Amino acid sequence: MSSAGDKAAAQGRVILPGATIGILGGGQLGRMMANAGSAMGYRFVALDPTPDAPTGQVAQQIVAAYDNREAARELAQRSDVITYEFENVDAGVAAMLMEESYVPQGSELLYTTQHRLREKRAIEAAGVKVAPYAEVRSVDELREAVGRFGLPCVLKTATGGYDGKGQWVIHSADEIDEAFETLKRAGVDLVLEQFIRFSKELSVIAARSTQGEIRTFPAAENIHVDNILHLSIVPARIDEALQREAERLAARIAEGLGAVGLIAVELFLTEDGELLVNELAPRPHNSGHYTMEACRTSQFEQHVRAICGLPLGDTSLLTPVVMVNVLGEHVEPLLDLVAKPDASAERRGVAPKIHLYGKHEAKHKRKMGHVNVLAANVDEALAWISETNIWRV
Ligand code: AIR
Repeated sequence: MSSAGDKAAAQGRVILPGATIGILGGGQLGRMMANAGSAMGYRFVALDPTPDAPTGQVAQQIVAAYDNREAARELAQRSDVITYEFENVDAGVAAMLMEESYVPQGSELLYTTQHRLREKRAIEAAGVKVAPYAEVRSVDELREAVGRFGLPCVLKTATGGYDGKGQWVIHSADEIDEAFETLKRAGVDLVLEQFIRFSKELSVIAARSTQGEIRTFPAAENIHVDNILHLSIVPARIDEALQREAERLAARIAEGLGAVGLIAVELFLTEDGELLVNELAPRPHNSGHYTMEACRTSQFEQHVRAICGLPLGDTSLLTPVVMVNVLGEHVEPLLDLVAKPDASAERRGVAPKIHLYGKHEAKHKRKMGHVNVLAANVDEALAWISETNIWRV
């Protein structure tokens, strides 16, 4: 590329249906992206080490490790545009793909969101609040920060943690040394966060296209069990002004961070009614699965539109919905349920839409699918979920 201007023009390229979209990663997010994009006429090829991966069942697949440069080069050659469906993309592979292919999302947002401290600083620079935090380089710094925030507080690794891994909730000063020693590994940075007493956890998915257009989806109210998302309830049970405010903050982050494609923004609504960002994910998000049947445009279609430079779709909510995750332990009872007429769904007038990801191993706590329960109101959907007896919590 000869000049910054050329680069900007190339970034705004319009990729029409018929073209091939390459996906780094072949899990459920890639699968649902490929299903949405295939319906529009795009072709998909995914790179994933697991043979017959969820995305490989609905698209072409290159079976190789994520950091295999030769395989990444093949992905580049077979694709007109490249995206990713998880954020721990190897920096070397990202740089190589940027060089050899068209990656409209770039690598900067990945670099930012791969590290909690960088992410928090970027959110603040966009003018949005996060929970009080401190960088922790030594036990002494940890002790000092705990003194400042008070107990409890949460020590987290800056990189590599997910679904509650890489975290320690410190309840008493006696735990400080052990928490530090357990989480501190060579080269891993640590961050201490004040423990937020939230009244709700929310998330908003924003999309920003290569043309700079931004749209947000309706805010979801999320309920986690054992640090794993269990339910997304939409509309969120908060007043409309707060819903709008959460959506506005997500749009501001998408703009401020120069995102392309989807960016998921997880928020806490504090007991004082304040919205604080918890974390970001630069990709489709579990809490956005409800959009598949409940919105005019799904998050997956929106992502394809955004990276291909098409106008973004209308994100209006068509119906109240509750998304419930199907983990390994829920698969068998769910299959029993779907095989029979569902009197409870009939009586309540709810329509449970089943999504299973085609994973071979139904491990305990592994995300195997989800159900979008469409209903006249979220209470009916929640009542159906508890009546099934599948998700006893
Ligand atoms: N994923 C990526 N980041 C967060 C999530 N949930 C999805 C991606 C990835 C898959 O989870 O689609 O490929 C991996 O799932 P598993 O069960 O094989 O670990």
